[in-house]
Amino acid sequence: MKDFSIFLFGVITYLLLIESQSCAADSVNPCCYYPCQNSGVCVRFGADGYRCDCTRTGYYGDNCTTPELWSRVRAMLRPRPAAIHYFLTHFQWFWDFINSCFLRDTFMTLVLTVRSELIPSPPTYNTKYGYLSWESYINISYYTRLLPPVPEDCPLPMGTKGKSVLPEPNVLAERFFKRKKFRPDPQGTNLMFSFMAQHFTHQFFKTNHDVQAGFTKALGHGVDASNIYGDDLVRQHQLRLHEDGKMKYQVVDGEMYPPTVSDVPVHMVYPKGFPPERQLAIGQEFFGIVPGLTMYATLWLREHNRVCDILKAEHPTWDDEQLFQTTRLIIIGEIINIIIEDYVQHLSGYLFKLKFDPSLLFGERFQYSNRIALEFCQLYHWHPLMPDSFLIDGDQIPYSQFMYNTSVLLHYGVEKLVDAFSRQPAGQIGGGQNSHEAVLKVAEMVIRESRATRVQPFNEYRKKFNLEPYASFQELTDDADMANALEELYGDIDALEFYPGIMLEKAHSSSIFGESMVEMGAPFSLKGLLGNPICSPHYWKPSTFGGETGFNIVKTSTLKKLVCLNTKWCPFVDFHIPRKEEESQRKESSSEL
Ligand code: ACD
Repeated sequence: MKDFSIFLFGVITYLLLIESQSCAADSVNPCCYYPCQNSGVCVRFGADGYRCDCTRTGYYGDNCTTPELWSRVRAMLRPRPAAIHYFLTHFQWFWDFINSCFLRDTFMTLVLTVRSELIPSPPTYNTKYGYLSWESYINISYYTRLLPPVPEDCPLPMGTKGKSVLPEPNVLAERFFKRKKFRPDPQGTNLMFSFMAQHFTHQFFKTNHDVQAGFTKALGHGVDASNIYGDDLVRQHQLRLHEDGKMKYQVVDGEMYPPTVSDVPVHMVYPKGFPPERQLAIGQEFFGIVPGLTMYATLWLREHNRVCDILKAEHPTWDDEQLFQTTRLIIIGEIINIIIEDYVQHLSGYLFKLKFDPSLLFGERFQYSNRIALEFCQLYHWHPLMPDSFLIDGDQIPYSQFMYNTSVLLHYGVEKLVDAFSRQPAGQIGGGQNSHEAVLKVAEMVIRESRATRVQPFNEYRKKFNLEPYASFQELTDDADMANALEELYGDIDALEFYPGIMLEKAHSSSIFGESMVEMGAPFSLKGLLGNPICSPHYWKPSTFGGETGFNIVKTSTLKKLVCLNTKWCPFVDFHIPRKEEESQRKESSSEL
């Protein structure tokens, strides 16, 4: 009997051991549940254990859910982002007062610090490393990541929720992104804005498609004007005149344009067999694709050479190199100023007047560095801006005649293009079903990239940016058909992917896009712009820009000056369609309802 008991005990122990081993093998990585809240860091311990590191989150407890006293008070006092947005876009009399007194600086400092604090600096993760590592810090050929990738060993593609197979990207593009009827942006955005967005962002968004996902070709990680001067020294020197700091150019009808590739043999991306004498040589190799980009390239080329003349007049002893380098810093400063005070100002729809003044941050805790994040690159695919065709000087030009057509720029000239692009409405970015067929593939490509890089669910990003996660698809979008179809495809709102989430979210009232785009886009943008070295205390002074003259060029630059100081006549130029046309557009759409 005793022997039998020992045998039975042995069998039971063996079975338990086997069972526990197979459990270990089958157990779900607990970090796949995203258990750590309030930016707590999930670390796996043993087979199925985890701990949340709540250090400096302001919360404690197993999942960093219990607020410390100060966090409790802050959470109680903090207004909801939607309320702040409403406040910033209404009450003109209040903002007229703020904009005209010292409180403008106070507000701007607050905007900059609150937004920048959301971006970790130095950067943290990348697509390979979902934990801190020296490699991910030092290897700048990766985009950084705000949230680590979905762990490889999760049971479902988005963690533990949703379906086992994600919807086909082309199905998502066709059903939710494809334009039914052109929907103009209710904020009055035009094509001048759209091409600026494309021209400006392609200096730091340059995904490297030659290697596995998550890498960038742009090593500057911010505003470095590499779209004008090239990514490396070889290209830069090919594009430079090596005289008075200037860039090479050609003259057509008495006007300055980028040189042709037959004269300056840099690699440009054009369709196979495209003759080099019709390719324009520009810093960014993709900018031959549309005339809106070659137009901006021409404006910045002219501006560079104009500033060189001004510097040369003040510094006749300076050599070509010093004139070039100082002009480049001035150009970078001009870009940042135009982006904050014209571009973001327009995009925000705020009545508060944004201000570019780096000295506002000199008394604050702020790191002068930046690393472009994959999530920022994903969210910035704003192709719904593109119209159905292009109207220039009375000519309706379809995509087939617009793309890779260098002669559009040379035929119409910069003035007519600026005028046309400033008058033509761009599409609304948010809300879905507004991407022209010609750019629909881009949405598919972004979704594929997000899967290859295992981007976490949209709701995890909502939480990361202090927004309430959506409880349902019906809360995400007002369009009931879209909500139901998304629900059917994803199965769970917590499994909705980042890009469809941010693009299909209902727009703020009469706005270009929704809450998440503003709340996630603004921190990446402002940190990136103010984190530029020229904004740091050691750079932000007249001598950096060749003296007061150069410093003033930076401090007073505007979109209008960029155009009108570099053209024979000053066309209508704005990031907003003419107000009169906007009025008639509004009437037209309300009569359709
Ligand atoms: C704020 C300012 C208003 C922000 C409004 C919308 C932000 C949405 C997306 C990003 C917008 C612009 C991007 C501009 C510049 C990018 C610079 C990157 C530099 C590396 O409420 O805070």
